[in-house]
Amino acid sequence: TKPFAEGELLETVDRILKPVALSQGMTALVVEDNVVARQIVADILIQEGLQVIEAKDGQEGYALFSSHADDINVVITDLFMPNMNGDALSKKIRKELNRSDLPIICLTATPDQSELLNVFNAGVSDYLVKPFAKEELLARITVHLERYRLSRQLKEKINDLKISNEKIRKLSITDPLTGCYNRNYLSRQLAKEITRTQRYQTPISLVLTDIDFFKKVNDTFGHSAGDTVLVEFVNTIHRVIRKDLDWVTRYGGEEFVIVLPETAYDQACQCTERLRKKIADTPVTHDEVPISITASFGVTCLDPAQITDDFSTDRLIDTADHFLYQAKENGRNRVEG
Ligand code: GH3
Ligand code: MG
Ligand code: MG
Ligand code: MG
Ligand code: MG
Repeated sequence: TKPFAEGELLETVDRILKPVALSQGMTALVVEDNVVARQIVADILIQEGLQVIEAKDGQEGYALFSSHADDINVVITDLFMPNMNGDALSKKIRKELNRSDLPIICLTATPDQSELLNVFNAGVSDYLVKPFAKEELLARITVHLERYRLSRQLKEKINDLKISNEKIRKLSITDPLTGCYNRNYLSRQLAKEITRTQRYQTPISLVLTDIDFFKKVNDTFGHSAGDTVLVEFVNTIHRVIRKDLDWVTRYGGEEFVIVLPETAYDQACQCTERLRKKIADTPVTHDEVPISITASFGVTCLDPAQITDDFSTDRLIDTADHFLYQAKENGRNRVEG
């Protein structure tokens, strides 16, 4: 994924701001109890190329809106009607159907101040006093449709940005070769895991592992074989550890940190021993050539009761590194802790 380009955003804004005329493919819901008045509004809109859905009162309007919600671009409603008034209809569309930006235009015969306030409080976008000029109705619809389109397109763009940001965030904590976490994540997440360890008073274990004689793999089979070994090494770790709790970070070239939350020392050693054996027993295949590898492991466990003020996550890793060094010294393909 690429970061969001400034030019692309500006182009989007330009495109959004370009006005569009009322056009075919737009649908209006016309809600009016007076048949003649309803027909007048419907005819005006049909002449402009809009599709019209008609309802005889608020209740019918709400039912029709519910079943055609995705197709309707604008609602034009009378205020006073049997069963349900225009303001109640507007409120329901806004609140119950969560359509905060849909244009709703209210037609009223009596422009009483307090009544108009009610109408706006119910969430209508605009009102028109009957009788009105055809041009005014069309002008108001156009303005509100424009705003609606703008609002929807901006929301869409914001959503794209959210997705794009999330991808960038993931990339920033992922090792591109193996797909496991990178050091960036380790430094952030380990501190959080340790805080949790303290809160719930559970032990946490950390394993540092390094592939044995990895330089020889590169020298013998080539760098791309070495890459395959790294990928398969991580895949094997993932097969052994617990999916929901444990996680792996690439610490260096062929060195990885495995974090085992809620894991006591003995369990951690058992798990690591299983992993050591699995690695040693499973040759990696690259270009149909089997490559046998082994790895060395340093295990350390942190008991929350032992945590002192001068504790640091680096110290935990240093301890594991110390044991890893011992494993190398004692002949490799070993677990020390
Ligand atoms: P030891 O058993 O002591 O760990 O020996 P080693 O050969 O594994 O250790 P050394 O540190 O000498 O070599 C590590 C090698 O890993 C050297 C480096 O070129 C290689 N390496 C590091 N990152 C990558 C990578 O992304 N891909 C490949 N193919 N090789 C890598
Ligand atoms: Mg009426
Ligand atoms: Mg090595
Ligand atoms: Mg080395
Ligand atoms: Mg190394």
